[in-house]
Amino acid sequence: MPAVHLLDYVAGNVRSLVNAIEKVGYTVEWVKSPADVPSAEKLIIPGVGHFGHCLSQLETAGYIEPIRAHIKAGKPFMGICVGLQALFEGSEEDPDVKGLGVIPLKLHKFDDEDKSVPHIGWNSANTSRKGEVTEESLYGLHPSSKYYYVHSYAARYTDGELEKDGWAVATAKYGNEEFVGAVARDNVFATQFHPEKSGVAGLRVLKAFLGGNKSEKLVEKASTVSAREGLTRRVIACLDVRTNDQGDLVVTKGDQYDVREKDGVSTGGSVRNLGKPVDMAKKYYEQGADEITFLNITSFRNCPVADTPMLEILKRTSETVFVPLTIGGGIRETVDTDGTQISALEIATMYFKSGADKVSIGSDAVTAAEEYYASGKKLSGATAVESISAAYGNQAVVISVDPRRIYVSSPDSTPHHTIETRVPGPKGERYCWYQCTIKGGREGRDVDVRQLVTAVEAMGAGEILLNCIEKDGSNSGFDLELINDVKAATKIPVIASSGAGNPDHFREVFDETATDAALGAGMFHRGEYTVKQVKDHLRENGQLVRQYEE
Ligand code: 1PR
Repeated sequence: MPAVHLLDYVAGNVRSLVNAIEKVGYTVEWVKSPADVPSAEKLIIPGVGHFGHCLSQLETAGYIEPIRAHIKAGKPFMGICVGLQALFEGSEEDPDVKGLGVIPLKLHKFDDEDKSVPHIGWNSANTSRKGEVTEESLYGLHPSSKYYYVHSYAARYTDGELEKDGWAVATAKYGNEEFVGAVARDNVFATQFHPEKSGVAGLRVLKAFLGGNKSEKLVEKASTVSAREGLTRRVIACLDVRTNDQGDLVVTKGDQYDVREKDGVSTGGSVRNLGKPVDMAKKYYEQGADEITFLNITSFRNCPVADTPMLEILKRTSETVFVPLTIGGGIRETVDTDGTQISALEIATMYFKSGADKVSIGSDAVTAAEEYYASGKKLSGATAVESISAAYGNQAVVISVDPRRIYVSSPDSTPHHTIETRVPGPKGERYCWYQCTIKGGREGRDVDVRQLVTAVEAMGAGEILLNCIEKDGSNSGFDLELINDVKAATKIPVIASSGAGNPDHFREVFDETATDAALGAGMFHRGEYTVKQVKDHLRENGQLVRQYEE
């Protein structure tokens, strides 16, 4: 198999990129020092995290000149995500750090007045302009395909500005902002999105670049193209994983967090076994899931951290699933079985190296929020949220919230933020607040959901996975009141979770809240509905969704 050189400087999930490159028929050789660059024929710079971190790493290690020489020599070069940003002159994110300057423009932060930032999800990379039909694809990019983006900074697109210097440009729109999704000129190609996380559409782009197929004939209707522009609604499949009583790792699912079978009289039966994690993740990917989330709900307490079975599950899943993978459960400082202290950052690093794109933090985030308020809203810099987002970027840190309703007769009877609810409490109470819990809902804390999301946003979290204990496994639809309340309190994207029982619940949550994504578990695991049925239903009801491509 022909080889591709990957620059080994990054923190983050390069495993998926390696898997994707292998999937399209190439092998990966690592560039481990600047001296390796001249022997590279095709060079890829994957990028995650901060612009400044990436560029200063390249600078300090002495890569800048060899990369420039590679590009100048006319050899194929591809930048991905921050790898694209590196081609620019600079970024608002780190104004003092210089980019490669191949493109004499700067990157700007998205405006968060009217939308969530980071921009996370599936969007276009469209080469057609003003409704015109594109005749040729650029490195396999199709105007109607969607690609996975995750970033807060972007190159704003101004008609003709890059084209006058010979660049071919594919763009995407986020809110009112049009930005560069991909650029190409001569031997250089770069994508702001992650092709390795963009399903079949992304694999096609990688294959075209590696095969040197810059353009091919395309036939797409202009009307189809413009109607599909913009960020799609994300549908996520979630797999709660734990060891059952026989010691096997299984996908399970609870009702209000109780995962044991009920015999009709009492709970406490065996752990529900709904299938094998790797097979089920692949099945949902093939049904069109936009992301897969694994929640390790027991944290496998009795084995050394490095042997955690979840690492193997991620490695195997990332070989066949080319959409983002999130892993949650046990992301916190831990004492290993031999007594060694392991930081939350080290735990997260193991997961990223095994194929995870994001880690999800539950209990530890609640404790960190308590400390944040106790210290008068001072950031310690030492929490799991802060250390992981500083190293891997905000987008890599999801906060999984497990709230439950506490009913009160009036807003004055609690210091917490209340809402007036359409679902009154057992004594007819018309108000409630949402209490954060830890340890899988077993322990309630004196922190409300608004306090939590405000604190973790300040710490650098990139997304909120918003569960709801009363709704979990109920098949009665999402808690729309909770979702609206949280959306009003935060700028970072929110994933609605708990209660999905049929495709119309997804339509309802997207129509009646501003949630960025919605997650389902039980209805998929029990085989009642497929992810494809949910997406078809959303599309029929006018929502923008990504279509699964064969
Ligand atoms: O606290 O950082 O170790 O993380 C533990 C993680 O495990 C948290 O994300 C917590 O939500 C999750 N968890 C812990 N115990 C349980 C349990 O069920 N006993 N799972 C549990 C919670 C997650 C939900 C579920 C939705 C959708 N389940 O995301 O998937 O409610 O279900 P539905 O569509 O069937 O209604 P830490």
